[in-house]
Parts: sequence; structure tokens; C-alpha cells
Amino acid sequence: MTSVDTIFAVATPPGRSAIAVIRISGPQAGIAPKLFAANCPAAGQFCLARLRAGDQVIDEAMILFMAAPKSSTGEDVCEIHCHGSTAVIQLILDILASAAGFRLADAGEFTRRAFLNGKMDLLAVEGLADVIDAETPNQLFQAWSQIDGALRGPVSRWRADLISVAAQLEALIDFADEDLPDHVETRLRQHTFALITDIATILDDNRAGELVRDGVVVALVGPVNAGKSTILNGLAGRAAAIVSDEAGTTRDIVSVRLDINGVPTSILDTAGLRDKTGAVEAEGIRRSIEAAQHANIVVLVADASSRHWQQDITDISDHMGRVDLLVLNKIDHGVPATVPADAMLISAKDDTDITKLMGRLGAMIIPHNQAYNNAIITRLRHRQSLRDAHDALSAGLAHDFHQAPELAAEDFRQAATALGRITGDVDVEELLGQIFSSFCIGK
Ligand SMILES: Nc1nc2c(ncn2[C@@H]2O[C@H](COP(=O)(O)OP(=O)(O)OP(=O)(O)O)[C@@H](O)[C@H]2O)c(=O)[nH]1
Ligand SMILES: [Mg+2]
Repeated sequence: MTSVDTIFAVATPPGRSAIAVIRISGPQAGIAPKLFAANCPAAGQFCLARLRAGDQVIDEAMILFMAAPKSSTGEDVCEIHCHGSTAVIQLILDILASAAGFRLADAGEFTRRAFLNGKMDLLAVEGLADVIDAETPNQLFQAWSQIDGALRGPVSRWRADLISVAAQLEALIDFADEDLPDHVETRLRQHTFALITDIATILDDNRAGELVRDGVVVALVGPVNAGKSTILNGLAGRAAAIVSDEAGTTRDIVSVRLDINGVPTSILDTAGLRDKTGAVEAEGIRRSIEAAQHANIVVLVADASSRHWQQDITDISDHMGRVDLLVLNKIDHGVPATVPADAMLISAKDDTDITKLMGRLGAMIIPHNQAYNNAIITRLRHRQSLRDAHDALSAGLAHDFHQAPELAAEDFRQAATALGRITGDVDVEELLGQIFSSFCIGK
């Protein structure tokens, strides 16, 4: 397909830089250099050229040209690698914008054209967005494995299998009066059951891929003055939160982002919990509880040197409903005679203890993360479609193939549609706006 407009955008970040890249894609990309009185190189080549605005030299730039369909968008693409000065970029953009048939690209429009021209499927588009957003190496490796077919491979196989099962069932509808031979039915059922099992195995992944992509949230909660902010600062290696011996120091959530075992982890320090407070602190406490409810890991920090640490633990555990790690802090003041077996005893002022805590958190994140190498679901969207396919297949098996093959066939069709949605083979329009809106302009 050809798009009428030729689109352009700066592909590099805004601001001063040594080099900036301006991408141009569309039917007129090849004449773009002429707008600057420069020649366009042959397809697959580059050249160095002076760009001019009338008599004035704007810049000396590298110009690349790729001819359709052998380009990233599948259209003619021209790239201008100019000096990254505000003035150079602005002049080039102004000249392009005033040329007939040229316009500034929308966010993600280059990728959208690549998708529409069959250069990449939806999984590759999402993978590319994840490559650009990756903060940790694991996120990056996962994104590339998604682009390279981690999910596309099995989904395409399942879909082909399913279509063949559905086709066999459809054939039976035409012969409804005749008896379905037992061995045919057994084979179809076994085939379907194997598919259901395969999909269920993939779904049972502890959300490992999504956690690597989305990151993990660890909330530090506990009574006032227990040392939560001191622990946060220790983990962050800097004074991110204010620490003081005044109870109720932290009023709002302080978040620090760390790379723990390749998983981007947000550690949240929250307002200490206590009964009698002013309005601001009460709001802080409400936020603490809310943050903990949305966290992947809730760490309860108690002050081992306080007389009521046991009561604090009971009260707060009840309140939170869930505590994943209990930390008894300030043991430099002495270790209580009896401590809960699963509690971790630390002094937040001791670097070795902070390192141990970091190790413990890492180990807790690893179960979420353990299967990331073979985790192939990286978004909720994939999971929902796989679940739909799984449920439709199970519903299909529940029908009597002799009595109602058409109902089973309909379920199989629905399962195939659900799988097709993952790669973008069906029902794609509604997804496109959502996916491309997360891209930056120039991609
Ligand atoms: N001796 C000792 N003091 C600590 C330790 N951890 C924190 N403290 C001190 O305890 C006091 C309270 O520490 P914070 O980190 O502000 O406690 P918090 O839990 O964030 O308190 P709020 O924000 O008020 O809820 C400060 O004076 C810290 O220096 C520790 O392991 N040992
Ligand atoms: Mg604090």
C-alpha cells in the first residue's frame, strides 16, 4: 500500500547534540534533498552534501536513501544526518514542512507504516517499543526475543493446528447424518487437548515476562520511626528520603528505582503507620496502605528496640492483609529474646545488613523473574488473548461432536481469532491507536 503524504520527523532526542537524524518516509522522500539543493544518493547508498536554504549554507550532512520496499517502512526513505544544532534542525524541518505533500509525522507513524506495509507484525511493533523503553539488559533481551518470534512461533503453530481441527469439524457438519467414526473423534479431541495443555503451560508463568517488562514494586511499610527511610536510603545508596528520629517524618511516598537482577524495581518508602495523627499524616498513611496493596512485594519493617514491636507487627499485618517479608530493624540496640522464625534481623545503619536485605529482595524477585528466558508473554494483551483461546477450546471440547459439530467448530473459530489477535492478523484496528500512541514521534 502507498501513503499519500511524505512524513518527516527528528528521530533523535530534542536539544543540542553532535548529530541529529531526520527521517523522511513516503513517495516524495527521494526528492527531499532537492529542497536543499542537494542530490539524493542512489538507493542503498549515502553521500555527503551541503544543504542550502537559497544562497545560505545550512549544514553539511550525510544523506541516506532506501527505496521502497527495501526500507524500514516499506516506502522510500531518506535520512538526513545533520549536526544536532537547534538552528540546523529547525531550518531543515521548516523547509520540509513548507514543501507540498510533506508533513510532520505523528507519534509512531513510521512504525505504523512499517506494520501496514507488512514489514512487521504487532508483536514486533510492541517489541520495538519495549526496546526503546528498556531500562535494564533483561528487558532489552526480552524485547528482542519477542521481536524474533518467542510468542509468534508457538501462536502461529497453534493457530495453524486449530484451523486444521476446525476444518475437519466443518467437514463433519456436511455429513451430519453419517456417523462420525470413533477414531476421527478421538484424534480431534486429543489434538485439541494437546493444544489446551500447551497454552495452559505458557500461561502458567508467574507473569515473569510481564514483570520484567513492567517492573516490580516493593513497598516498605511499618510503624513510625522503624527505620523505613533509612533502609530505602541504604538500598538506593543515597539520601533519597529524609531520616529523623521524629516519628512521622515521611508523609508522602518516596520512590527509588533500582535494577535488581535485571528487573527494574521501584522501592517505595511510605509514611509510618500510627493511630493518632493530623490530617496530612493521615493522608500519608492512607497512601501507604494503598501503595502496599498495589505492590508486588510488601516488606514490613518493625523496630526491634521498641517495647511494642510484636503488637506493631500483629496490627499492621492484619491491616495490610499480606506481608511478604518481615524485617526487624535496629538490632544494634540488642536482639529480642524471641523473634518470628521468618523475620530478617538487621541494623539499617550497617552496610553489610543492607547488602543482605538487597540479596533477600533479589531472591524474592527471582521467582517472579526465574522463567524470563522462556517467558513469552510480555503484555496483558497477550495473556488475555491466550486465555480466550484456551477457554474457547475447552468450551469446544465440551460439545458432542456427533450431535453438534457446528457448535464445536464455532468455538474453534473463536480460539483461532483470539490467537490471530496476538500477531495482529485479525481485529487489528482497535489495537493500533492504543499501541502506536505510546511511541515517540520519529519512530
Ligand atoms: N540505632 C539505630 N537507629 C536507626 C536504625 N535505623 C534507623 N535508625 C534511626 O531511627 C530513626 C528513624 O529512622 P527513619 O528511617 O526516619 O524511620 P522511618 O520508619 O522512616 O520513620 P517515619 O518516616 O517517621 O515513619 C532515625 O533517627 C534513624 O537514624 C538502626 O538500624 N539502628
Ligand atoms: Mg520515613
